[in-house]
Amino acid sequence: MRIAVNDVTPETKRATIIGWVHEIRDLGGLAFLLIRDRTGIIQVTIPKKKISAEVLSVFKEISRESVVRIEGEVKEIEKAPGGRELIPSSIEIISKSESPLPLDVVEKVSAELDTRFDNRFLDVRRPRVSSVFKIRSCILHTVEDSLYKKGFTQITTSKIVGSATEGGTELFPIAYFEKEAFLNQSPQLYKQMMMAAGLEKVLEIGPIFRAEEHNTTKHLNEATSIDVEVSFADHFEVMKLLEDLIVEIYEEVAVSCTAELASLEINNLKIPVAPFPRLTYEEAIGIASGKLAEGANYGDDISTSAERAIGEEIGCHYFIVDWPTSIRPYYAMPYEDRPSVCKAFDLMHPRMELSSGAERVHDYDQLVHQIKEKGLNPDSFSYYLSAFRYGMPPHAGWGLGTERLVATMLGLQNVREAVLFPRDRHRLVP
Ligand code: AMO
Repeated sequence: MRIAVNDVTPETKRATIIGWVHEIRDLGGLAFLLIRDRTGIIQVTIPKKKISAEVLSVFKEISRESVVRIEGEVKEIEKAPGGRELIPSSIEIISKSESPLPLDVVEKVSAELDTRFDNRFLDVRRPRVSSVFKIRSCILHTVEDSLYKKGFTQITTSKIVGSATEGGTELFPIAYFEKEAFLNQSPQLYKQMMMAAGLEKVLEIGPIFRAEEHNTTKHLNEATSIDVEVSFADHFEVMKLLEDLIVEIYEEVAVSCTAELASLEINNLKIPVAPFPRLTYEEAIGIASGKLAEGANYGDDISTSAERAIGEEIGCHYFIVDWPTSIRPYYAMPYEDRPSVCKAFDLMHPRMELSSGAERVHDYDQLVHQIKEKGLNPDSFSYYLSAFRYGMPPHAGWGLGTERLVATMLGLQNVREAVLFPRDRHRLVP
């Protein structure tokens, strides 16, 4: 019976392990194999003179990263990882790896991102990389768990749609029989329709597709969005929900992912402190224009350089609130007493935007008006608009980018590192 590498202790008398050959060290009379599985690494020691000729001949055939089964006696030894070693009585090569490897799985050698993504299955064998995905899994689990306990219903909406949600330019058209169709940019319209359906609190974790032309370290063409919508809530309530969730996620990762954080050399994960500072858009632009040579103008989107300049100044997670209505989507609710500003917000990490959200327009006539104001045709939104005609509660929500959350938490330079199989302008495989 196979046992996991980490379950082999000095007290285990005999063990059969199956794993990948992490390293081979042949010192002449003595050889070592390091065998790795999901749980860790164990040293297999081969004193050549004391081992059977059969074991020795299999040993000679072994290549790095092959999958092997090894049975043997466990001995306590201080110098080896975990204070134990395995002396093999039999070795079997289950699946031999070709050599040379296209990517070095042993940590020390760093590879170009392209080589890593081309050989992602090998890349993820590196504990440092698999840790990113274990932490990502912990984050998504925490989101589901936390919101489920708060009464949210997790929904899954279609990714094949007939119209844009976030504006037309970033749409991927697809062939859908004889109709024009697109990959959905966001579940925005569907999560709002679920407010009309009476679910009151919904969560969706799913792919969003953006035809971003630019090759940046924070944009993907396919990202995973954590989307939330809440009835009878204003933007302040969902901002509180968001900041509390961010803190809870960090706390959970700090407690549950200690080994993964250690393998990423994060010794002390800094937990953000809620409530996060809140800047108005006007204040944010003021900071950026004071710090940037090119300045920053009221009414412009906040550029990457402005984002950085403001982030440096604030130095922690923060919100930007009170955006000009002109640069937010049609579904954001303007302030009643100053309609040129709306009840929208962005959650920012000092490095980049993590989330956007708003209180929404819930009045049918106002929504039709705002759609037209943006130069869009209400007819292409009729399925969405009809949900506003038969009793739509006031509501608010946000969308949070999973990859940006992971990348900023773990200090990854490129959001692509937080995706198993990133999609960008130049990458469609694997
Ligand atoms: P927005 O377009 O700002 O808002 O997206 C919300 C969050 O999703 C992430 N994100 C991306 N991450 C990587 N690459 C991309 N190309 C990309 N695009 C978006 C970001 C961003 O903050 N419907 C609204 C949300 C709402 O109001 O509920 C929306 O989609 O982290």
